[in-house]
Amino acid sequence: MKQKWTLEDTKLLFNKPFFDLIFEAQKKHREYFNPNKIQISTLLSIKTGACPEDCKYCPQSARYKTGLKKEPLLELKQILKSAKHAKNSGSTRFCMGAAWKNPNDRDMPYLEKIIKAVKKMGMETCMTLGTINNIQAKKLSNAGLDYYNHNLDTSAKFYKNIITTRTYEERLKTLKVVRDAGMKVCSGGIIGLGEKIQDRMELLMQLSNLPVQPESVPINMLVKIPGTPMENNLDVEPFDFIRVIAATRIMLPKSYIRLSAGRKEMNDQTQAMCFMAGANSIFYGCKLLTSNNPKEESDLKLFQKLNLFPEYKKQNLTEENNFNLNATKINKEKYYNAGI
Ligand code: SAM
Ligand code: DTB
Ligand code: SF4
Repeated sequence: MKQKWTLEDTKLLFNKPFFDLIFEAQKKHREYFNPNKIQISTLLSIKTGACPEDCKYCPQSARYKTGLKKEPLLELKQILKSAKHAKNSGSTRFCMGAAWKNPNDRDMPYLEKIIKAVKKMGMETCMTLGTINNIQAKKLSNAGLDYYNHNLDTSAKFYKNIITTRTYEERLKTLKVVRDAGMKVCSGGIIGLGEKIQDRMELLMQLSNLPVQPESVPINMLVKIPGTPMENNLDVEPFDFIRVIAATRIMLPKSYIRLSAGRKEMNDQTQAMCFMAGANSIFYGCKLLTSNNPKEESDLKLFQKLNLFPEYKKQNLTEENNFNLNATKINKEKYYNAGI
């Protein structure tokens, strides 16, 4: 039976000496995953900006002057072009985000059409569209949506300081709706919002103690966007961030942990320690939703240095090899010799 994490257990975990924590996380990671493989997802913003919500970190909220150009729902042709590029670069999952409080029922048939078309290309699909109801969730699931992303972001207590236009309970309800409709759950949070260490613990307890743990857990480091209320937040100490990754691995041992936003601001060593602590997924491609992500080529160089290989479901070596052929001219011989 899965362990129910209490605050007391979680505090003990977070307060472990750093190397003991990393060692424990590594052991858990190796129980369930190949530590030299990484899952690769690519993001696309299919509807950008003018969001009615007031999330204080977000460049897409209509309340903050971030200079972001708003865009209506993208055309299918454009979405499929991006999905094709993602697939050719070696990504196995295509995640589409919309700056909505919730999808409008009139957009549902189009969303279903997008899902079917991306699935047909042979990629896993993920969407993040805000709050959804039972009927919408069932429609997305029936169209073939594999994952729904909906982050809790932080602890229930601290949440009110970050977002006032919706509640933590609504967020939890959407996670239940997604699960009940048969989709995989992707839910995580952000570090660097000004939260206390205990808020980080409580976020992980919330995620870990869900009736079924999320299959995918994105851990974002705040990207400080000029014009948002969080633009001058203090930097997160990298070792504190790595500690969160390690605790996530221990508390959600079978989940994919995605080292999400903020990688561009991290050096190679910090990212490597995150992978060592149990992160085994990234967003790949030079853009997240609206902000920058490391260039494909620099990620490939990092993978090469760490002998990390993209994960393909059927361990398809041909696809693994293709991963780099399409994307870059790095020293492939050295790369393949190192890992296969
Ligand atoms: N509008 C939908 C929602 O909020 O559920 C989906 C898109 S929203 C941009 C997806 C997630 O991106 C947020 O829940 C948040 O965790 C993350 N995010 C947004 N802005 C960020 C930032 N500046 N730094 C780090 N993560 C961010
Ligand atoms: C998640 O947890 N992080 C991604 C994805 N899920 C949708 C989004 C990060 C957004 C960073 C700010 C931006 O690019 O707009
Ligand atoms: Fe809107 Fe999502 Fe950004 Fe919040 S995080 S402002 S809901 S796009």
